[in-house]
Amino acid sequence: MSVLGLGTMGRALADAFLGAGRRTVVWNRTAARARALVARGAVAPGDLGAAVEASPLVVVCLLDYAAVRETLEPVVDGLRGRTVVNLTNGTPAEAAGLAGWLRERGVAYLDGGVMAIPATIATPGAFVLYSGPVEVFAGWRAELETLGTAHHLGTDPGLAPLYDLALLSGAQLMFEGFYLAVAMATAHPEGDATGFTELLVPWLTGMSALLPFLAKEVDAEAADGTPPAIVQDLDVQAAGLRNMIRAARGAGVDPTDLENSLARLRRIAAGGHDEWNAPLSVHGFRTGPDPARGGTGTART
Ligand code: FVH
Repeated sequence: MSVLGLGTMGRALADAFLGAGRRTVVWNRTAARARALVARGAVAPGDLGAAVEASPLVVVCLLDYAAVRETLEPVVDGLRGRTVVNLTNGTPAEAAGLAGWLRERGVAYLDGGVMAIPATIATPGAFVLYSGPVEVFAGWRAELETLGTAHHLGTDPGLAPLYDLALLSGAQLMFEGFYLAVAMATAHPEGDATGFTELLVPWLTGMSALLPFLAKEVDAEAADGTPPAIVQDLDVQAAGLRNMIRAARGAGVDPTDLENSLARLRRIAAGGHDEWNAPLSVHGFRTGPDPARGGTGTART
């Protein structure tokens, strides 16, 4: 295969292909970045067109979609009949735009989201999300498994970047939650981040075990309106949040994120509910009609 883009991630991808004994052709805008890979057996023709035409599978990992388009435009004729797998981070709309542009030019396309860091590529913990035509994924699956467990999510090229960014959003807010909690705990003269985190980790681990059950309730409610079994009094939740906000303020910590949570609970209560459940919280994050419910979901909150 050919790998276009030898930044930190691109080099890890090319290295994984080489490590698996696969013939690997590499190209990077700054050619010097190919040196170590060439020493390991990669072929670096230097010329972008030659790199593209050297392999039926072209893996792209650049800074952003603008760089991808800028790179592929001059050589797109040479891509006809080949497959592009784009592992550059971007939005679903960008993926759809690139997929359409390549499809019109006879190029098969898979979009991908790498759920790993360069050091963990090709290790058991690495996984990569793909979306695009199922037969294209099936045809290249063995090669793609070299990088990490390959998950095909669906035919819409925008699905992999959507899940990728949703997973990153979950992690982002988890880390924000960690920083907020540590700021509160360490506001006390006897509080320390390490000791606090020894309590936080088992607490969050236990809480995270609930997530699959909550997810099932979200799906069941969406499928046929099945009422959730895991419920909690909204007043109790709101009282707890108010205490968290007061404690954060008292500790000199910005409570804005907690206030946003309380505002969502209040909107749920204003919709006529006196009990919390997971589907209501999911609806509470939506800013418009719920696409999973034929555009009628917000009316259900
Ligand atoms: N690194 C990570 O942990 C994350 C893990 C999840 C996925 N991301 C995404 O992967 C894309 C590349 O990330 P990266 O870490 O390899 O980034 P850099 O090391 O900064 O390398 C950037 C490469 O892009 C090339 N490049 C930039 N602009 C252009 C352009 N206009 N034309 C052609 N190439 C361009 C750059 O080339 P050069 O500067 O060496 O000449 C690098 O090859 C990214 O989407 C992450 O979000 C990584």
